[in-house]
Amino acid sequence: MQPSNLGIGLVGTGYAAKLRAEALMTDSRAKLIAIAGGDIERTQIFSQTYRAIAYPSWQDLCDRPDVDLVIIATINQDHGKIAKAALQAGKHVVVEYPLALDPNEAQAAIALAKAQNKLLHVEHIELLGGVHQALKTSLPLVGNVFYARYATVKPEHPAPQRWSYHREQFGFPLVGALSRLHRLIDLFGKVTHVTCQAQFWPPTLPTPHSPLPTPYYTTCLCTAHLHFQAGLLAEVTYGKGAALWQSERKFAVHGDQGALIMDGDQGTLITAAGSQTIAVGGRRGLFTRDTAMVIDHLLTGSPLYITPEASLYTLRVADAVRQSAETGQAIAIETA
Ligand code: NAP
Ligand code: BLA
Repeated sequence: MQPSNLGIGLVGTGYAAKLRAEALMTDSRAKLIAIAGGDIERTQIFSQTYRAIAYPSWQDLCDRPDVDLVIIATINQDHGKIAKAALQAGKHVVVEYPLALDPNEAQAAIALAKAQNKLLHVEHIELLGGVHQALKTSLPLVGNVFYARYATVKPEHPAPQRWSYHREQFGFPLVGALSRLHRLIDLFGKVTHVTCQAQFWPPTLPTPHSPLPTPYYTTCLCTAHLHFQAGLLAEVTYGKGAALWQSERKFAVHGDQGALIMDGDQGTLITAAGSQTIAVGGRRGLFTRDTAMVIDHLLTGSPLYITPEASLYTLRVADAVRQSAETGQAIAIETA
C-alpha cells in the first residue's frame, strides 16, 4: 500500500471522534473521507471542519470502496454491530472500548477479523496514560501485592440525559467503563471470581402508582471485588451522577514491602524508607498516540500495545461483574 492512501471512515462526532479526526488531519499517510454521527445536522457541521463527507448512516460509510479503515467512536450499544458490518465489508476496524457489550458478540468479531485477514484494534488509551505507566514501573518496589483499590467517582449536577446514563446505550457501568477493570487485569493477570453491588437512582422516585419506566438513571454506583489467581483482592468503585458529592480518582496498591498511591495525577510510593513522590505523565494526547500506532501498524507492521483478545478477557470479567450485581452471587471466571 502506498503511503497517504489509507482512507478512513469515522463513526461518531463526539469527544473521542473529534480527537481522532484531529489526529488524522496531522498524519499525511491517512485521509479522513467519510463521517457518520447520530444527528445528521451535527454530522454535517462536524464533517465540514475536516473536509469529509457526512453520511446519515454508518452502513453507507462501510460501503464506500475508498474507505480502508473504519474508526468506531460512537455509543457503546452500537460498537459490535458496526464492527461486524465493517469487517464483512472488508475494512480494517478500530473501535473505542468496549468492542461490544456482549462478550460472545466481541468474540465473533475477533473471529471475523481473522477470517477476513483485517485489523481489529480495540482502543485502551488508559494503558498509555501516565498513571498506568507509573504504576507498572513502580509495582516491583512494593513486593507482593495483597490488595488494590481503584475508585473513580464523578458527581454531575444535574445528571445529563445522555447516552452515558442510559442502561442500553452505555451498557452495564463496568462494561461501558471497561478501562477500570482492564487497568487491574493488565497489572495483576487472571481473575478467579468476582462479586459486585450496583445501585441506580431513577430521575424521580417512582411510587407504586406512578412508576417511571425510563432507560436513563441519574446516578450509578458500582463496587466490585475481583479475586485474582495471583492471590490479591482488588476493589473497584465506579460512580457518576447527581447523588454523588465528591469527585475521586484514586488507585492504591498495597504490598508487603510498601504501597503505591495514585491520587489524580499525583503519585506516592511509601516504603520502610519513607514516602516519596513519583513522576506521573499526563492524560493528554492519548487518542493521537493510539491513532498513530494504528497507522504505523497498518503501513509498516509495527506492533500495537494491546490485542483484542486481552480486551475480550476483560469484557468477560466485566460481564461476570454484571451477572454478580444482578444475581447477588459470586461469579467464577472460566479459565480459557
Ligand atoms: P460523546 O462525546 O458523547 O459522543 C457520542 C457520539 O455518539 C456522538 O457522535 C453522538 O452524536 C452519538 N450518539 C449519541 N447518542 C446516540 C444514539 N442514541 N444513537 C446514535 N448515535 C448517538 O462520547 P465519547 O466520549 O466521544 O465516547 C464515544 C466512544 O468512545 C464510547 O464508546 C466511549 O466509551 C469511548 N471512549 C471515550 C473516551 C473519552 O475520553 N471520551 C475514552 C475512551 C473511550 P449525536 O449527539 O449527534 O447523537
Ligand atoms: C474515558 N471519558 C471516558 C469515557 C467517556 C468519557 C464516555 C469512556 C467510558 C469510561 O471509561 O468512563 C467522557 N470524560 C468524558 C466526558 C468528560 C470527561 C464527557 O472527562 C467531561 C469533561 N476525557 C475528557 C478529558 C480528559 C479525558 C477532558 O473528556 C482528560 C484530558 C480523558 N477519558 C479520558 C481518559 C479515558 C476517558 C484518559 C480513558 C479511561 C481511563 O483513563 O481509564
